[in-house]
Amino acid sequence: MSDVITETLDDYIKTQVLEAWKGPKTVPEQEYFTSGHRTCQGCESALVMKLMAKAAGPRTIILGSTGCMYVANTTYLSTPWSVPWMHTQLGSSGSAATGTAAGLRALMRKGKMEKERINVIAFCGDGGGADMGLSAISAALQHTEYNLLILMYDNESYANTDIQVSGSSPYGANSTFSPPGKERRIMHRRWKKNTAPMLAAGHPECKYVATVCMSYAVEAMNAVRKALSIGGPTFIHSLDPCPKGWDYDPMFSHELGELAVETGIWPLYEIEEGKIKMYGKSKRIVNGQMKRKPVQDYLLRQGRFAHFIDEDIEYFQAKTDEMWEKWLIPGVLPFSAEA
Ligand SMILES: Cc1ncc(C[n+]2csc(CCOP(=O)(O)OP(=O)(O)O)c2C)c(N)n1
Ligand code: SF4
Ligand SMILES: [Mg+2]
Repeated sequence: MSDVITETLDDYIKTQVLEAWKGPKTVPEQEYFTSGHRTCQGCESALVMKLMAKAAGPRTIILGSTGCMYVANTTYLSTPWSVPWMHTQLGSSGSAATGTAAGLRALMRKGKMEKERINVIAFCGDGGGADMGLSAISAALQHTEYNLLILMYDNESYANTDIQVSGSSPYGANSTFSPPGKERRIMHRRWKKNTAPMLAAGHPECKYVATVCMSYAVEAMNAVRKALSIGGPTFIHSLDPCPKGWDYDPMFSHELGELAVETGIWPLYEIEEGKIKMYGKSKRIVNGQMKRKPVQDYLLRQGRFAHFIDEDIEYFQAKTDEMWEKWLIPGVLPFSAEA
């Protein structure tokens, strides 16, 4: 955990060694994101914050860009964070993470603080990360001399400002910027941006990129622990069901996360040192131990797709099949049965 370093001058650039947890029983009870937040009932992104903080442990600094996980978590004079936390501008998770890691290192080098392995995590939403802050994240992933994790919690819209469409919103979703109308049923016609592999492909020196979903909490926490231990800048992309933006009963958040994975819409994988490795149910699908469920099992559970007719579902299914059959990361990492 939080080793105090005294041996050599270079030790302060080392990471904490956070072993993988073997199962729920080995996960400590201590929380670092506690009561005092005001997210919606069933908000999966709040669970991401809670378990991300748990996985990282006490010697951690967390930076958060604007969005639901900033606004709803830091209402005036109240906060659920019990580790040091700082807000940063909407597109700045990458620069905040690099600046904090660089600042810690400078203070340690100058002897102004004890040499200690401190985790630096910056989180951002899909609007802040996949759209507005992509360049800063890219810059952070090129600075291999700093240890940091950028976690993008993806609720598939600019949720905090009332569910506007983002580059990460799925095809056809109803949002305040893409409401279905009489003349045009599908207003949002772009396919979801493939952020995690795009960042992996473009930053070959980045040692770790992963996709997670908190319906598979131990795996997701272990991804955070690996990202913080491996060294250098790392990136995790989490898919987070959002009852308000996706329009479903909050009690189904966990189940929708599972369905996203089981239908193959959200594949779970790690890209470690350039090699892609599927895990969990996605690995079972690749290995032929499990069949993908039809995408309609996921889509028709959400009000944001309530205007879909058969041809829309067929299109969504065909695009998802294409991803599994032809590519996972186009032109870079061919999708193979070697999971
Ligand atoms: C530069 C800038 N533009 C616009 C806003 C207004 N704004 C605040 S939160 C937000 C939505 C961010 O969406 P996302 O990053 O996906 O996070 P979410 O709200 O979905 O959690 C926007 C547009 C802002 N704070 N800063
Ligand atoms: S709008 Fe969605 S992401 Fe924002 S607090 Fe509510 S459930 Fe969470
Ligand atoms: Mg969002």
